[in-house]
Amino acid sequence: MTLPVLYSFRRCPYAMRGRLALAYAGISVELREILLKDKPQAMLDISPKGTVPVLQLPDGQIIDESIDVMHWALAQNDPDGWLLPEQELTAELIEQNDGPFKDALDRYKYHVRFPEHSREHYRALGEVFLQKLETLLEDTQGKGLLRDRDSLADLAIFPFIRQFANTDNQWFESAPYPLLQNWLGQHVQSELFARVMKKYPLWVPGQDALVVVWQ
Ligand SMILES: N[C@@H](CCC(=O)N[C@@H](CS)C(=O)NCC(=O)O)C(=O)O
Repeated sequence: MTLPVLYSFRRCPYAMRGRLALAYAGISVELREILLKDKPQAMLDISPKGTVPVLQLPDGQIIDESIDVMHWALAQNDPDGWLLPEQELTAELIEQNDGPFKDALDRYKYHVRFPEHSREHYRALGEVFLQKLETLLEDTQGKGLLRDRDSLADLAIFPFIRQFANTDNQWFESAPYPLLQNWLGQHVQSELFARVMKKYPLWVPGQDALVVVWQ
């Protein structure tokens, strides 16, 4: 049987959300772990924009936006109902994450490259989104961003909050976001996250396929 091919980079939060959805949906893939500084030509041939994740389906279709990978996976199988009727709300939240929050995260993390403002300034920009998530979690007693359980938004967003937290963990742990800290901890310690964070060797073109069944 031909499997979808997934080009991925283990530490990339966009690739993480794609892998989370694929693993959750039980979709095995041929994994091609790449280096961003040395992208394989086979990947650039099918997706010239050169970002991961890229999913190549057996019928030749290319899905090269992480959210689309998630939607495709959930359309195959969504055992716990991650897809909510509130699709607009979900999309809006993910857009805020991928837009202004990701910008702030990059500036906070790599503040040396953005000397116009201080690290604390960039962190405060990111905190606007942290506060928003904390407020959303208050409505569900911390159980989920949009429902009192996981949904697409939680899984699409937590890899980015993890990165923000890891930029200065001591600060994050003492910041006034108790529900968010707990929510992040649950996701990072989940068995699903452990499954998608396993380390695999880099893909070498021409070598035998590395099949990942996410167990
Ligand atoms: N909008 C894209 C963004 C993906 C993205 O930017 N991934 C980063 C890695 S985390 C990347 O591949 N960057 C290209 C590079 O660094 O050359 C998506 O959601 O899939």
